Amino acid sequence: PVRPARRRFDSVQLAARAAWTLGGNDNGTMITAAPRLYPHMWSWDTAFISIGLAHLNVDRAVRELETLFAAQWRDGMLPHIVFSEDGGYFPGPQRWGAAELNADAPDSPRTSGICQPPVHAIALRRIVDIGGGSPAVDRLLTDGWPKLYRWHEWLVRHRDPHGTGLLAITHGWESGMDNSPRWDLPYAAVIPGPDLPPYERLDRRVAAAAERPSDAEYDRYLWLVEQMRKVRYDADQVVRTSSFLVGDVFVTALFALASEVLATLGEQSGQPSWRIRQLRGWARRSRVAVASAYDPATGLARDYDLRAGTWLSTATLAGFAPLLCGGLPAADENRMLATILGPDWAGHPDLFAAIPPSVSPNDPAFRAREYWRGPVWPVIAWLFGWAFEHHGWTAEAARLRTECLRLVEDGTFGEYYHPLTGEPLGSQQQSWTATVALDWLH
Ligand code: 9YW
Repeated sequence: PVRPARRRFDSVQLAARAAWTLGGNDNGTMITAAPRLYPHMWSWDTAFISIGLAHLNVDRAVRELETLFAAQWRDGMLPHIVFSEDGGYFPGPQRWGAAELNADAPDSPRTSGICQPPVHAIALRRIVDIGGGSPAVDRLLTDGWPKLYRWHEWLVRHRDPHGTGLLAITHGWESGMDNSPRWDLPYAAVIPGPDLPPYERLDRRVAAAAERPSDAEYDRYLWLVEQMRKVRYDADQVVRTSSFLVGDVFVTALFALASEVLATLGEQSGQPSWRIRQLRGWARRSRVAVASAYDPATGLARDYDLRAGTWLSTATLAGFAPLLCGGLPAADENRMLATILGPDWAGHPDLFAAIPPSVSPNDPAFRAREYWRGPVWPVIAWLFGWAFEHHGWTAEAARLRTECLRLVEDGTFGEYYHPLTGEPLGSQQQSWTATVALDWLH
């Protein structure tokens, strides 16, 4: 493929553009995920957004997380979307109907009825590192920490159906990687019923159809929402009835890492020791679950389809989940690190920048422009970079940072990028891309 001409901003200009992007996406109540495609607050986006904000104005960073926490369900779930007044997204609050159907959902703000990956404690850690000592950060540690504890407790209580530490998702959206080929098999078993109410997609007014999930995929996404509505979003009934139920190894690894991080933050801020012990216990169990998902045949970790009772061995970037949380024997871990940096992934010779894409370019299923089926997502690279640093793999983390900055220095802050040409795809001025750029620049 031909590489389009790109602009290159120096670091000062790039930081200014990133700050301007975040400011432009601020609607007065929240910083939306993207200006037109996603005019609301997404749970894991907001965790990342607060990190970038911390470099600009730590009070604003704290407020952003507080806005998300204010939408926490009474049972502890952090919802995947907090809706603004803007109507420009489908499915919106009416279609979800969460507040009408479930007494634990807040009436205001309106939210969706599912969740997203638990990366929030990592954001809290980063904010404390950047702005520690400020009164707003102290407030976040005092008032926000217990909310994060309750969120983690909710995941353990409702999303560990076999008690093994492998956390389950009930919708591909909960993985944050909506149409990843990881979910093709479980979605094949989701058969939309004739009573699926009609709907109109709004996403393709903004982003090219070829860069978005297909209609057949969307029917399934909406059908799962219908199934959840039928049980009024009752957390345990959703797990019992949803035709999609998968133990997500990437979410589990993030949970293990975030629980460990939250425990340490709790220790440093005087939280009750029994809660800290509990968090460490959850982290340990989930780390073991991630390590048990490791497949020596491929060298990657697998998801587990809880409905079909089968491992899912589709090779994607999520298979490197053990590198996020640790727990593998050293030989397997070294092999995995070599694989992610090697010619199938970040070291593929045709890549624009040496960053692991969502699917390997050597895989027949690789689709360079199609959302979670091949493009490179800066925010996922940030997660690996942070985890590498945390692990003490400093040189690998530094390399990833340099390569990521090379990808985003065109200043468009694409939602995702063509891994071979560096062309920005999906939405532009995407908040979480601007925010990770800001963090890399500091
Ligand atoms: C959608 C906001 C969200 C991300 C997800 C990503 C996408 C929403 O955008 O989902 O409608 O497709 O897959 O991870 O949080 O940026």
